[in-house]
Amino acid sequence: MSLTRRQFTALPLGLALPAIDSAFAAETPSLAQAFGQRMRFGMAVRPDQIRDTALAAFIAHQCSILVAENAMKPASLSRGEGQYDFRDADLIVDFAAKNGMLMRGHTLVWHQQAAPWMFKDGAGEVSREKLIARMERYIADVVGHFRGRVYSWDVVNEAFQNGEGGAKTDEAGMRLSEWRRIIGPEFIEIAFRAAAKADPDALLFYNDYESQNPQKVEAVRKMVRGLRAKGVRIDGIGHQMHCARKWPRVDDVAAAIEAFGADGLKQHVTELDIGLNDMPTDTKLTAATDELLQDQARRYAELTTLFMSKRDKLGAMLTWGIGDAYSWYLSWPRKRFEAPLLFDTRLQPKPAFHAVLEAARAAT
Ligand code: 9MR
Repeated sequence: MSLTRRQFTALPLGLALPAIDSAFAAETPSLAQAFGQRMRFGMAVRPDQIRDTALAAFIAHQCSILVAENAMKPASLSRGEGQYDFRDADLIVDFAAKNGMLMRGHTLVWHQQAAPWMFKDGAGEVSREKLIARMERYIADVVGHFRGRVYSWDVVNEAFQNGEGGAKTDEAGMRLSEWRRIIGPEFIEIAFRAAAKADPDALLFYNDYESQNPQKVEAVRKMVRGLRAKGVRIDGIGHQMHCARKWPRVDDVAAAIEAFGADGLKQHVTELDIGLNDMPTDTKLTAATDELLQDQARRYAELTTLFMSKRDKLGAMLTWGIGDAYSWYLSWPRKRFEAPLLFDTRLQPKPAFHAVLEAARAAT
């Protein structure tokens, strides 16, 4: 899967972004290669990165699984009832296939980046029946469109929360999203049934953040048991893993992987990043220091070693972005300095990259 030196030097030089072209040296080892096939390594990508020849070569060299950061969400795909724009998504999905990579589909049902038209009917709110029909049609059309090209779908994203920010939940800890509010808790079951029908071969995942939180682990396991008791197929759990240097505790992550594994669920680490700030929402830092970068590297190594040791249960680890210039952490919880990924703003490998590489090599 890794690019040969010839393929790299064959890149048209004029197309490589001058500030970062040295990062594309064939000597940079490939994480995809170091991880192997049992637990794949990948990244969240954007269509513009695939259109850029040099960035595309970098991605193909480092990854054996991809996810679209935004391009496969309803807000990106849906233009109205039965109307879609698949161009950007197809670009990424076809790129993955052409380069022998697996593709994660992210995401079908979420309270953010949904298609706003779905919740409206004329001047008012859509009825329960109509929203169910719209959701079923959307899933049938989208999963059907990518059938055979998408390896796993995040069918439902972030249905539970831990009461942070004073947001309201139902008694099961379920977020009172428009899906939950208008359809009821059955929206999850309906979504998974529709996805299973549209692609019997794709793995169907439930994806969430803070998935190591014991309360959330139990809420999600209960939800999974309920679905399975009704004969609904759910194959796996996605651990987003938006971390910081001092959070979460590795022991909690290990316990969560064990708990979901005991239920026979497949698992992916779907959106890994480790901020330099102490906690994910801290905004104190204004620059990186060597010490912080080393500490971040240690933390990446610790988590990679854990994931590798559990690769009978974990099939993939993806970082949420290709490098520090593209991280969502730069604008959340507000505009701030952060550098949470394995490659810096010029896509040069950071200490964290070398730490992950070594941890992967030590385990394989
Ligand atoms: O990284 C994504 C960012 O570009 C979008 O603006 C944002 C919209 O809410 O979504 C981000 O990705 C999220 C992912 O889809 C689900 N888990 C949390 C991610 C970070 O917010």
